[in-house]
Amino acid sequence: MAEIRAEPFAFPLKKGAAALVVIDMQRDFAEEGGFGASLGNDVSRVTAIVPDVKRLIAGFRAAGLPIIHTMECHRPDLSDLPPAKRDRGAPKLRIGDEGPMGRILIAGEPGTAILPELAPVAGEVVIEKPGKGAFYATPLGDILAEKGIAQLVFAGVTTEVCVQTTMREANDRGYECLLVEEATESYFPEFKAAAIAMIRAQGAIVGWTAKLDDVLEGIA
Ligand code: C5J
Repeated sequence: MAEIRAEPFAFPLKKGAAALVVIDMQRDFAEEGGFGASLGNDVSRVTAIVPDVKRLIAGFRAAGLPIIHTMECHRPDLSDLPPAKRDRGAPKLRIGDEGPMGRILIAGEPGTAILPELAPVAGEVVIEKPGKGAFYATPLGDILAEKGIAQLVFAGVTTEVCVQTTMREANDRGYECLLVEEATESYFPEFKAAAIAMIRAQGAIVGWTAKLDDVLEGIA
């Protein structure tokens, strides 16, 4: 068994049972005119991690390990969008509204797509999820079980919302979870720092965190 240098202690990598989960690296969170920007956020924080996410994906592809991409999005008829989610906050554009990149966070719209630099390739799983967590109302659990996956390495945005929610869901389902620090981001640096601290607190209560170079070395 290989080990990845990590916090709060080395991650016990089981290479044949590990997969990468890239959370919501979508235009709607990374580009002007999208959902993230409509909430008043500085989306340049998200675009800044694209090269590191790309290196991580390339490392998993080179190692022949599975990659799962998620997209936060809803059906065009909004039947999977509870009013409690749609009406929260005060964005300029709400989910389902027409924006400069098409309808906000609606499946199939240009703005909902994964950033072209990080686009999935043939054979990689893409999960469309209506919630913050990637297990809720999706086939993710069944797909991972079918592939014999027991460990999940996480990247994507935002650290304290969809990434952390999915890690907590995965942890409760028995997966060992590792978050790659440079490959995740928040619109709020203090929230990213707090989420990382929470995840690895109390002897990895939710999971581990590690530096990108250490993960790439571990999986090579
Ligand atoms: C948010 C996400 N923050 N992908 N979505 O609304 O974290």
